[in-house]
Amino acid sequence: MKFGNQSGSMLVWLSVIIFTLSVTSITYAALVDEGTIEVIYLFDEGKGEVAVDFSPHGRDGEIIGAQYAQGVFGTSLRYDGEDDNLIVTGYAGVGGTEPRTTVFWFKANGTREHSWVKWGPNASGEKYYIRAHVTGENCFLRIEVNGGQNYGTDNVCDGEWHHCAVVFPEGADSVQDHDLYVDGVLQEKVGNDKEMNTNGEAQEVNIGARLTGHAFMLGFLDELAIFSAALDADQINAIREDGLHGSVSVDPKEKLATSWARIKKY
Ligand SMILES: [Ca+2]
Repeated sequence: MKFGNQSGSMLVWLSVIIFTLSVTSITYAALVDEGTIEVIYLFDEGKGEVAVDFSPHGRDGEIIGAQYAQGVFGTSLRYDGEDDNLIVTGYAGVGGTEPRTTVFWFKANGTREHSWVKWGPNASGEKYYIRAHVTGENCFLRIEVNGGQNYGTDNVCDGEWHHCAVVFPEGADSVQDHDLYVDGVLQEKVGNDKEMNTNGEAQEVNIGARLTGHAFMLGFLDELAIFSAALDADQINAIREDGLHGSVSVDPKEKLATSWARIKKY
């Protein structure tokens, strides 16, 4: 049955080709609408005090003290935990109950209430602080709004790189509506609920500074982005696997300049 064997072989190869095309289609379907990109930092500049924003808005950040180090993709920023910060000059974050997603990679140099991304004043329901929730030697991804909070249960302070995503869905109105992902895994929701009306005007986005409480970030930060849309698990995992550079539209001129060094390093 020579003919039959050949047919079988052809079928296997056809299956492989169709499967490959399907995977490719899924990857492209996960791309993020460019109109919802608020800010993208790759931290691949390698020197200087300006974090180049790859969003259409040109919201370059002011690096205060943080130094370049090896990252997950290219280089990252290393925070000393004392006074290092990054200010998104002139940008005060997503307000009201608008949907939003914040993503970043983090590698801790110890357990503390790392201040990751913060905006809004310290007023009930108005503040929007993404920071670490400490329990013993562990710390968890946490969003708090003054009066309410939502945090997960996977430790991100073990000295390894972890991908963090904080998603506020379309139509949501309170802090427990957030979906938190660590390394692509949806977290349990711990904490007390609180209605939100984020103030997106009063406080420039700070990345690292303690602001009204907690502690300065201590460790490494890479690939940070804020979107004015709720990304789903597939989109978050595409960003985690392929990098912001590989999964989100950014300035093609800058892409060419940085693509050679963008090999995942964890
Ligand atoms: Ca980088």
